[in-house]
Order: sequence, then structure tokens, then C-alpha cells
Amino acid sequence: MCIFCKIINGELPSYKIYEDEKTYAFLDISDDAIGHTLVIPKVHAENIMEASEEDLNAVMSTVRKIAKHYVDNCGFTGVNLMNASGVSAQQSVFHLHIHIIPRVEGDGLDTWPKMDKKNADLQAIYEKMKMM
Ligand code: DGP
Repeated sequence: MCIFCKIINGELPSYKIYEDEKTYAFLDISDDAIGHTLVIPKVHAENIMEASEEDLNAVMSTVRKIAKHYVDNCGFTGVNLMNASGVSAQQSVFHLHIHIIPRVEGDGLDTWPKMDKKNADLQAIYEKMKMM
């Protein structure tokens, strides 16, 4: 059983922030940002491609509730949301999770990735990737 499934069923301890029928939210162990939170579906799914739409919707609804709580009641003024889905995307725990990083002005965090320009052919990329 995966470590996040063990957290949901209580086999492993966690600092639980919120729980409902379909989702569970707890503090990330990394201690890299105050209040770094993970929101997960109770039904195991590896990543965003594998989760059911219903579970993903439930996860995002919980993400919104928690973000609002952090801003309305906990002294934060914004949040970053992050997700890694797949090995190539640097996912390290293979149970879908959305990271919530609570933010406040002057917190010293820089969570937005810096990526070099690729000088890509946008027309070619568009032809390859469009869905309709
Ligand atoms: P990712 O790299 O996006 O798959 O993020 C995995 C996160 O899970 C990472 O920020 C650390 C966190 N994590 C790993 N193991 C545990 C654990 O046992 N407890 C808690 N609370 N968080 C964990």
C-alpha cells in the first residue's frame, strides 16, 4: 500500500488539516514553506491522468476550501498550487496530490520555476497538440 493510502487509513501519522468523504488534506513533511499542504483523493490514483473526474473535482473543491481558509483565517494573502504527474514531471509519491503553498508578501519564497526560452515553432507545436 502506498504511503499516502497509509496516511488516509491512519497507519501512518499526519497533521490532518481537513477531511471529507472523498478527500484528505495534511501538512507536507518537507518543512520547506510554512503551511505547505497536500490534498489527496481517498481513492488511490497515481496522478492527474489516472484519477476519475469525480475524484479530481472533489480534490479541487477541497483545495479551494483550504486556500480560502488560509487566506480568510490564517494570515496568508495568496497560495501557489502545484502538481507533479508522472516521473518526467518529477513526481516522487505516486498517489495524486495537489500541493498548496500558502503565501504572504515578503515571505522570501520563490516558487515559480525559471525556464529558458526555447525559441520553439509555436505553429508546429499547435498543429501537434491541438485537441479540436
Ligand atoms: P511530489 O514530489 O510532487 O510527488 O511531492 C511529494 C511530497 O510528499 C513531498 O513534498 C514530500 C511529501 N511527503 C513524502 N512522504 C511524506 C510523508 O510520509 N508524510 C508527509 N506528510 N508528507 C510526505
